[in-house]
Amino acid sequence: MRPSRQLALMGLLVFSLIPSQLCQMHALTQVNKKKTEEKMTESRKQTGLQAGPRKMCIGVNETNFWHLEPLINTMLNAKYTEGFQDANVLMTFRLVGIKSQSLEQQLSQQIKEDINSREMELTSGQLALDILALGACENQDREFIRGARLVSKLGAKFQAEIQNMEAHGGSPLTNYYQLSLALLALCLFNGRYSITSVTYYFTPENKNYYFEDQFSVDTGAMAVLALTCVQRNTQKKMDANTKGKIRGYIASLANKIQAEGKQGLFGNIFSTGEAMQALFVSSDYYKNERNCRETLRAVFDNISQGVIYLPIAAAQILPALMGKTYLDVINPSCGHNPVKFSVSTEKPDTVPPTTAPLNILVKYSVRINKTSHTEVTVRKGSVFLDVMKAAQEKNKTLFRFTVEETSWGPFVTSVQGIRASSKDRTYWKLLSNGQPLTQGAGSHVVQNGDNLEVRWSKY
Ligand code: B12
Ligand SMILES: *[C@@H]1O[C@H](CO)[C@@H](O)[C@H](O)[C@H]1NC(C)=O
Ligand SMILES: *[C@@H]1O[C@H](CO)[C@@H](O)[C@H](O)[C@H]1NC(C)=O
Ligand SMILES: *[C@@H]1O[C@H](CO)[C@@H](O)[C@H](O)[C@H]1NC(C)=O
Ligand SMILES: *[C@@H]1O[C@H](CO)[C@@H](O)[C@H](O)[C@H]1NC(C)=O
Repeated sequence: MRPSRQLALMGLLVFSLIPSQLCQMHALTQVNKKKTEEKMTESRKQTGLQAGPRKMCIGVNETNFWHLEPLINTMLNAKYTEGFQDANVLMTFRLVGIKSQSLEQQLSQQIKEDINSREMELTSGQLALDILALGACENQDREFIRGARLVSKLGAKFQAEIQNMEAHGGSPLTNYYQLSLALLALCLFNGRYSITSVTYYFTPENKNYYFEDQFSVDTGAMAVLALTCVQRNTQKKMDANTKGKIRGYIASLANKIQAEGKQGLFGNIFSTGEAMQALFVSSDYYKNERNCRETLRAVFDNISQGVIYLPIAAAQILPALMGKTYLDVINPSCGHNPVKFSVSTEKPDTVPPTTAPLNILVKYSVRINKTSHTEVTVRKGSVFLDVMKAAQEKNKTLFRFTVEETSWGPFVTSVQGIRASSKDRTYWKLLSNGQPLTQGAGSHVVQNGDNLEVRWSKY
């Protein structure tokens, strides 16, 4: 599709959601086209939008925008007391132009306080997200980034990850999702990173893109975004050979992401938003209208099932649905087209209490080298964590466990006193009926008769 056509479509968006990139969703008549082109020139003036060469797929228009409202409401109505989800949410608010001054101020304040109080302990990815959020869409927080010299501190954390890989058989301190976030933030905010390290460590064959031989779509997507930024960065001198290599990495990772596509989703619903962003910048996939529609149908379907109720999950999927990528945080037009939204004041449909609180019976086991089994009774609607607690009550020796609060909720850190360690690439994997869960212990709702398991695993 030619750019003029893309832009013409935007004139149709009568509500104030004017995404920066579009792919065609439906045919326009010639008459329409002419009219909308005129309107378009107006809105282009207002928004400073450039007719760039990038083409994206975007599904939201005035008729289907309502699909996104649950996500926006999830983010607006959450209590951000714990401070874990702040950066992801703030970045998305700014990137897609959701204006809520008080919340924006609260989140930005909390992030700054967090940085001031525990800057040394922040992981590379956490600091990177903080910088992306504070620096998103030209605003006063950029002064804080400069004042606290956050970008050069991030450079040091990125360097420490690489040194750890050199010293410990290629394993970073954290993971490649975080290394990619760090590289992305360094690239966008003019930090220092070594191109030689990038070409050495980001080869698509690197084991860190995989967890237990399974390609991690989230990780690959974040790497594609970071590498795309590196490739486009004109300030870095790169020889043709290096440029070609990086182009090759991006293409190969994009292929791996596409290979994980099923019924419109990539990986699962929680990785699909970032996968879409990666495909926007690296492939022609969404230039095909059918692919666009297939993804949107699956995502809207999942949204309507209420699957995306954690603010961080909403924050990670929303930018792509509005045609944005994390690369846009430094775009001059970033956040210029505020979204009009209606916050739902109605209470969400509370499920009518079933006559009596029903109990359900589930099996639970802890598998290390040998397996310890039990059966517990919990309330209907209980989550995996409730089952773990009930089992712990029955036998502390076998079923005691610890969790750590994170942006995705409680992360199981130890069971039977055995602690997961990123150094040894070990973790406690959660399964139900033999299948790994796609949600955490605090989110996954269990059903009567389920066979639940925590399994000592290596990734
Ligand atoms: C790396 C990673 C892991 C690593 C973490 C250890 C490490 N070395 O870093 C490993 C492989 C151990 C892991 C495990 C799991 N993960 Co994971 N993980 C990720 C990934 C790719 C990046 C996380 C990250 O570094 N974020 C950036 C930093 C800055 O944020 P952070 O909050 O400090 O990150 C920490 C937490 O995210 C935590 N963490 C990682 N995964 C999970 C999952 C849950 C449910 C919780 C509560 C915490 C948590 O570990 C991170 C590092 O310390 C994300 C992808 C994404 N989109 O976020 C998936 C992701 C968060 N994981 C997910 C899942 C489902 C799991 C598991 C439940 C899988 C399973 N069946 O067992 C387990 C957790 C089980 C448990 N013990 O509680 C889902 C969560 C979806 C949801 N709605 O809850 C995601 C979004 C992937 C996906 N698309 O499905 N994961
Ligand atoms: C909005 O987009 C959908 C596809 O996602 C399309 O079917 C519909 O016709 C569009 N509506 C308008 C008014 O453009
Ligand atoms: C999410 O979408 C996928 C693909 O369409 C579908 O298979 C899955 O059942 C959906 N999940 C929920 C909970 O709606
Ligand atoms: C499991 O068994 C192996 C070999 O018998 C042993 O080396 C390892 O320490 C055991 N792991 C745990 C967590 O007990
Ligand atoms: C817990 O399990 C262990 C091992 O099976 C057993 O020896 C112990 O008696 C159990 N404790 C309780 C309180 O049931």
